[in-house]
Parts: sequence; C-alpha cells; structure tokens
Amino acid sequence: MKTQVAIVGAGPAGLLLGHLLRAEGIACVVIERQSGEYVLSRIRAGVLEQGTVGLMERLGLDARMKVEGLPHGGFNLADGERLIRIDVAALTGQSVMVYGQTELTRDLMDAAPARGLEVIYQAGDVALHDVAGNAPFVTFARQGRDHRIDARIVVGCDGFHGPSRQAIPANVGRVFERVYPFGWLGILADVPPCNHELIYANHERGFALASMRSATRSRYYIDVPLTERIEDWSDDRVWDELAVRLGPDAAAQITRGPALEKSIAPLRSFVFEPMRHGSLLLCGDAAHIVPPTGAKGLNLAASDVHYAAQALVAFFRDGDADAVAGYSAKALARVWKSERFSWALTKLMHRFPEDGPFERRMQRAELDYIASSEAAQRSIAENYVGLPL
Ligand code: FAS
Ligand code: PHB
Repeated sequence: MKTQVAIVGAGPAGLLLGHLLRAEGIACVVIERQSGEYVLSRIRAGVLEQGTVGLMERLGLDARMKVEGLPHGGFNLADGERLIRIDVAALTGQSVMVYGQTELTRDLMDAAPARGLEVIYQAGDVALHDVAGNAPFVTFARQGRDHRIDARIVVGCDGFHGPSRQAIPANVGRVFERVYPFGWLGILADVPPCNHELIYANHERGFALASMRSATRSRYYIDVPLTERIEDWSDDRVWDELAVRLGPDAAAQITRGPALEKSIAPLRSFVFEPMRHGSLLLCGDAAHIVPPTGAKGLNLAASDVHYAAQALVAFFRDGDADAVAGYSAKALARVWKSERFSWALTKLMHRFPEDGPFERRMQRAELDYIASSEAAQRSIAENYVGLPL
C-alpha cells in the first residue's frame, strides 16, 4: 500500500491529524495497535483549550461538544483556608471547554469513515523503517498477515510507549525529564460535581482535584505515593480522602457513588528533542508528557497536530520542504511553555516529600500573592486557557 502520510497511533493526536490532512486532500492512513473500543476505554483528559475547540470547529466536528460540553469561565485554587477563583473569562476574554478526551476521540473516530480517513485497528508489531530518508515505510501484522505501507512522511502519534520516538537514533535525540514522587489516583463516577467549576486543592494531607465530565458525571483525583496500589483504595476510602482535602465547603457538596473507573497514573515532565528526524515527525505524548495539573497534555497534542498539518500542507501542496524542516522548532517553542506552566502549578499545588517548612511557606506566600494580584492571576489564566497557537 502507498500513501502520502502514514500516521502511527489513533489517539486524539493521530485522529485529529488524519482529519486535518484529509480535509486538505492529503492521502493518509492511521495505524493503531488497539481496538477502537480499547482506545475509547482509557479515561484521560477533561479540559480543552480554545485552540483545541477551534480545530474541531474547523473540521465541523464540534456539534456534540457544543451540546454536551461545559464552557467554564474560571477555576479555583484551594489551600484549606480559602478558595482563590481564577476568573479566566474576565482576565483573558476566553474560556475552556470541559469535554472528556474520550468524547473528543469518539467524535473523531465516528467521523472517519464518511470523510475518507482510513484507520487500521488491531495492527500488531508496528515498526517504522528508513525514516531518515525520503522513502520511509511502516510494517505491521494483522489477522495473520504481514503488511507494509510506503509513505513520503511518517508521523508518530503513538503516545509515550509507542515505537516512533525509538526510531530516532539515540545520538540524535535528547531527553529532558523529571519524574514526580507521586501519582494521581483518579475516580470517575456518575454523581453530580461538588462545584460548578474545577477546584485544585493543596491540603496538608496532599493534592486533590474536583473535576467533571457533565452535570451528572464527576472526575476526581488525589495524589498518592508511587508505592500505593489501587486495590488498597476502596471507593469509600477515596471519597473520605477527597472530603478532607477539598475542605468542608466542597465536602458538604460531594455526592458519593460507585467508581465507573479508578486508576493511578504516574506523573512526569518529559520532552524529547527533536520532534522531527528526516521524514518522521512526532506529535503529542510520543514527544512529550506533562503532569496533568495544568490540563495541557491533550491540548499540546492538538497544537503539535496543528503545526504538523500546516507544515505537511505546505510540503505537499507547495513543495515547501522548509515547512517540514521547521516543524520541530515551532512545536517545541509552545511545548516548553506548557511544560513550564504544568511544572510550576504542580510545584505550587502538591506537597513534595523532600520539602521542609521553608518550601511550605513559599507555597503559602505564592498563593497569598496570587490571591492579591490581578497580574499573577492573569498569568495563570492565560496559560490555563492556552497560549496562542
Ligand atoms: P495517546 O497515548 O492518547 O494515543 C496514542 C495511541 O497510539 C494510542 O491509541 C495507542 O494505543 C497507540 N499506540 C501505542 N503504541 C502503538 C504501536 N506500537 N502501534 C500503533 N499504535 C500504537 N492530559 C490532560 O490534559 N489531563 C488529564 O487529566 C490527563 N490524564 C491522563 C491520565 C493518564 C493515565 C495518561 C496516560 C495520560 C493523561 N493525560 C492527561 C495526557 C493524555 O490526555 C495525553 O496527553 C493524550 O492522550 C495525548 O494524546 P496522544 O498524543 O494521541 O497519545
Ligand atoms: C480531568 O477532568 O480529568 C482533569 C481536569 C483538569 C486537569 C486534569 C484532569 O488539570
């Protein structure tokens, strides 16, 4: 099989890129290891930046989001004594959209057949070949047969554990990483949210986040040591801990219910440079990871895809090879700013084992400053709604 662009991975990055390329008449194929059902079963992000919403609008795939999504004009920082509301709408003129990654992926997945986007699911042993040259190809096994797809460009959208990043020689690539000494235990339940906006809490017992998927479905998180096992956390134990960490006012509004999903995810800051090598581009978690504190992971995948689609349209339509060559620097400029924001908000809102009384005073002083300074709140707000593309 021959195509112009072979995309590895049918998560939000791979599907969004596939749709953007097809909308410009560029031939592409998406190769995915799992089944579509499995991809949809992963509970991930919940907050979309305006830029991500804009890409779905541009594709005409925002209808369900506009009906079921929840526009939010603000969010809250709590520290056990007060709630500091960051009024993103007033401070930036923008809002964020609360709409689960699962739903966004489902919208992209459902629209693929009618828009001529071919997605090959359950592809085993996916491997990338000759990516440094001008004739790369991807091989995979499916239903007992070996397959090969020849392409001019390969885009790795295969997440943190996929093969694409590994296809870049070790002497070319450079890794920047920080692994955090805790993970996030998340619980999803069909109960109404405890607050109409998100609450990020830094309590003496640890971090908590009250989020949501709809007016009847809530998503909560607490941070836990990496040694914790999910089987040691009954639903009641999670609800009890959330009630303490979110504070009495929020706790009084918490509706408990059985977990639809409950899992622990490790936290890391990770960037791989470059995001292009020869005819291979990397997008999303294949190239970078952020701690979810800043709600940036999915949105960074979307901005990478925006830049990659721009470059590939210029390359295939106008023969502009510089556009592809410039992709990595352009994407990384925004990646690093989001990495900084995610790292800074994680440092502010979590208790680190190595921190002493001085570090705790620094957190309190920073929250006092944020509570009293419109400039400080504006800085947080413009990062939260998403820096310009
Ligand atoms: P994805 O990982 O979503 O998709 C990669 C795709 O490639 C997958 O479908 C995978 O099956 C496929 N793939 C992997 N190996 C392959 C192979 N060998 N061959 C073919 N296909 C292959 N972000 C937030 O903003 N907020 C959050 O709360 C949040 N929570 C998260 C919780 C967890 C447990 C994880 C892991 C991530 C979380 N993230 C969160 C980040 C997450 O949303 C990612 O940023 C987002 O999924 C990035 O999308 P993709 O780059 O498409 O990667
Ligand atoms: C979520 O709803 O899953 C969510 C929201 C905001 C975050 C992280 C996760 O910062």
